[in-house]
Amino acid sequence: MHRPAEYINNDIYPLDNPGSDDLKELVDQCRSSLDETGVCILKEFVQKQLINKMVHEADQYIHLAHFSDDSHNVFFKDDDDSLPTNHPLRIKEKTSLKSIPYDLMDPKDALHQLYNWDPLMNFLSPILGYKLYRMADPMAALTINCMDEGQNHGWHYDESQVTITLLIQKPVSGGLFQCVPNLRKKDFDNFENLDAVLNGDQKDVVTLDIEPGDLLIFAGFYSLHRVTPVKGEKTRYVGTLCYKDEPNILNSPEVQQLFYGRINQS
Ligand SMILES: O=C(O)CCC(=O)C(=O)O
Ligand SMILES: [Fe+2]
Repeated sequence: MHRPAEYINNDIYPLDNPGSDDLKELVDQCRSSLDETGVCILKEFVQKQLINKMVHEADQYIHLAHFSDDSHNVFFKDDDDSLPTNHPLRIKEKTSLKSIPYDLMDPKDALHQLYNWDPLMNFLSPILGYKLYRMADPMAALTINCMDEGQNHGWHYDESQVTITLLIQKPVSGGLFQCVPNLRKKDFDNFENLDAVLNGDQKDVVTLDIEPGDLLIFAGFYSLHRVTPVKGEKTRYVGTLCYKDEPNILNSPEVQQLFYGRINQS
């Protein structure tokens, strides 16, 4: 078995050397990138050999994954029929994917170990600018989102300020991560531009260049984003690592039911 420290491309990302000047410089670069562009991509973060192991692990669990097929607005909020029918919050996006939850993984799994490796959380914390805690949700804390041919994740904002994902397997084509950085501001939802994007305006849409092994730190609360439909036989696998700024955070029973088909509030 490998140790998480050996999973990382240590030459570029000296996470197990806290206090080093190289690590401080890396944290500063990541924080600036996230502040200025809403995105930070750590290319070749996890070594190829370990990514292959993660693919193998995902292949073993996929038959247990819960399939969800949802139609939602960008905030996943209930339809508000007091709004005009053409209001962007009444536009429905489709999302269909399978999710492998944390409680089905084995603590020996590579992704499980990476998530629970303190140097990773300690590295991410100053980039995000607050103390991090692993999410307490037994299913949502760590998931592998799986998308087969035709499946996609429609335009949306995340509930968390920042989302951390690791691309594990890329499909033959499609399955592209696209975003409109900082479309929304703290006190300004910018419905006019949101409406334009939802109606197909590509002007401000950025497609990120992400390969398996790249870690993405993404400000999904302010940046509208989606994953385009997957094409071809190969499943797209993405690990979603959930860290929160408070301890003991769980998803609601409703959200658990939607994404995992069961409720586990323990
Ligand atoms: O699959 C991805 O790359 C992004 C997933 C995402 O946006 C989410 O889980 O909220
Ligand atoms: Fe998202």
